[in-house]
Amino acid sequence: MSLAFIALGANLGEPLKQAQDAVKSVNSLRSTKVLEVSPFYRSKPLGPQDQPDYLNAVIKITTELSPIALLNALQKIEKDLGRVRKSNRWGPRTLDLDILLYDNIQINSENLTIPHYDMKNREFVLYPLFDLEPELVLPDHSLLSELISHLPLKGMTRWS
Ligand code: PH2
Ligand code: MG
Ligand code: MG
Repeated sequence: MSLAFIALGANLGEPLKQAQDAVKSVNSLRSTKVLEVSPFYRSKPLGPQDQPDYLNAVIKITTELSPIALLNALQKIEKDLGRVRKSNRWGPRTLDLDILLYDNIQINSENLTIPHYDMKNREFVLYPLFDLEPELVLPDHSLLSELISHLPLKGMTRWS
């Protein structure tokens, strides 16, 4: 059994509904359980600014799925919940589910990078992760609490 953290993002359609449906869908995956869901945040878009604010959260799970099987399962949930994949990097989306961490694994393959390549720079990832796991140490031995202390909120608030 493995422990993993998944970042959730949504800024099109009904972000709150998609987020709630996504949590249920993740919990329904084979041999996977949602242990905890962080508070939902409203964050300013990273990337193009002419897009709505994002709902962001982090989900803590246990799973027997391999990292690749988990990635495939998350991409299917994104699709089932209405995501249309476009080539616009950092563009708006109805639902984005990214694997942040999977045990202490480090993977750099064409389709999958764990830990998430940019998580250390993203307030909308680190703060909800900190809500769940304040003592967390990343695979490269950096302390989450230390990373947070250098990362401003950039206008992020609780989703209400
Ligand atoms: N995701 C992106 C691009 N920009 N900005 C915010 N605030 N939150 C996100 O989840 C996000 C983003 C691409 O995955
Ligand atoms: Mg993403
Ligand atoms: Mg993604």
